[in-house]
Amino acid sequence: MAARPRGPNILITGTPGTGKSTLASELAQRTALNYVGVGNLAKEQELFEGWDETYQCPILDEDRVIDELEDTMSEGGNIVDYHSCDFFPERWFDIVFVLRTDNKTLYERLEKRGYSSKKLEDNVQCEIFQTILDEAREAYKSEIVHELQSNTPEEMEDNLDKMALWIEDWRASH
Ligand code: DAT
Repeated sequence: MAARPRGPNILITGTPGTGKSTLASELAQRTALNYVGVGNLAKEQELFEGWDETYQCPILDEDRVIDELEDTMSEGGNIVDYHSCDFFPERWFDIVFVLRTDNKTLYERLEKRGYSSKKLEDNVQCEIFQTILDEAREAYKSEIVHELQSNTPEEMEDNLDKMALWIEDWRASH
């Protein structure tokens, strides 16, 4: 396994609205790891390669995202948040968490965000078909991919506790 002077690299993925950024930023605060929101990074650095007419949003330039993050990731100690996961180099991550949310709860969260009806329905379908979970299982070793329910504040707290414990264990054994 690659040396990570600053700690483990953790990927938090899942359908939009499942709670990735809330969980990842809180976990980063609690554990003093570095939060990397790929969506925000792409906006700040304009890492896009065109415009998606269907969803009316910019298309991520995945190669430039990888180039931009390579040095940071090789040092370790990062919590990466993105709604897709198979374009990152597999070697970057020590553990992958896939957040899952019930359809009705997810629908309500995305409605509050003001998503168009197509974007809303496509995202809820993506969750129903467990698209991101399958993507993660194909892209990473199955033993490092963990599915976590993210419907309630209690589940969020429970997930934070589990992840913080895993990080402590990782630090103790490296
Ligand atoms: P994402 O980053 O996956 O798009 P988010 O962190 O922005 O999702 O969360 C979407 C909304 O849902 C936000 O208002 C916070 C809320 N939320 C997230 N996880 C939750 C949970 N486990 N229980 C209750 N609300 C949650």
